[in-house]
Amino acid sequence: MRKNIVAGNWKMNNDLSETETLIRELKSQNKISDAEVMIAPSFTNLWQAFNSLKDSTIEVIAQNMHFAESGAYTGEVSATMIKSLGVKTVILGHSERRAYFNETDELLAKKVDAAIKNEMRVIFCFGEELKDRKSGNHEHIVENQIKNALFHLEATAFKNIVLAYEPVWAIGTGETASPEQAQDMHAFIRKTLASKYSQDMANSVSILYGGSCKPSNAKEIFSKPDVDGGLIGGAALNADDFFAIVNSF
Ligand code: 3PY
Repeated sequence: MRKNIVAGNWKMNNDLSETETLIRELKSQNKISDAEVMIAPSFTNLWQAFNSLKDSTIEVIAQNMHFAESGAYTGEVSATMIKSLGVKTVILGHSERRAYFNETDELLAKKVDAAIKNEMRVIFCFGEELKDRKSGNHEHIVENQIKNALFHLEATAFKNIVLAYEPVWAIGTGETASPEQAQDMHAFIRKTLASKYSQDMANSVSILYGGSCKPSNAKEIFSKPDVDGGLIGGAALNADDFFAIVNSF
């Protein structure tokens, strides 16, 4: 059975004291759903967050990493560095990384390989732009993003991969895919996995929706059969809103 997951992507928000405050507020929330809960603070706050949440069921995860183990890559952070903190999951391929830091499918394939080699779990993000949706090319774009970055992997590697469909036109815009649009794309993604691997394997992979997911729309989106949770942006910065989403299953 695949897992329901709600992961909060804090992006470049919250300094150390704001991180401590938000974590205190998160710890006082009541989780009534079966969802796995994760938060992704910035690198500078990972250690503090990890230690503050050691005895909780909230997992602390990273927002990005480099593909190399170490070396002359000023400003970058490797899988081994992240793992040495105790952090075991990383978000890769977020549309903001693709758009502002020129991350290509080829680069992301290397990052995915580095994460798998280090036995880390990956939340792999992808999604089409508005022009692709308008031209009806959205399935083709998403299929290629998945094929180019992931289809060199053995089926067994997918036990450590969570997919996150994030239509770019719904990121930070207030626009959300309708529950039907999310379901149609998630079913297409599962079909794409099944055609390369197997239906059993495709059924075992959690596929999250991301893009302006909030307490008012989470329940309806999560009720769709191929939607296994969400990667949450802005609403993850408020403990009440985030847990309202966590409890939307
Ligand atoms: C958003 O919802 O804005 C996100 O980018 C989630 O990752």
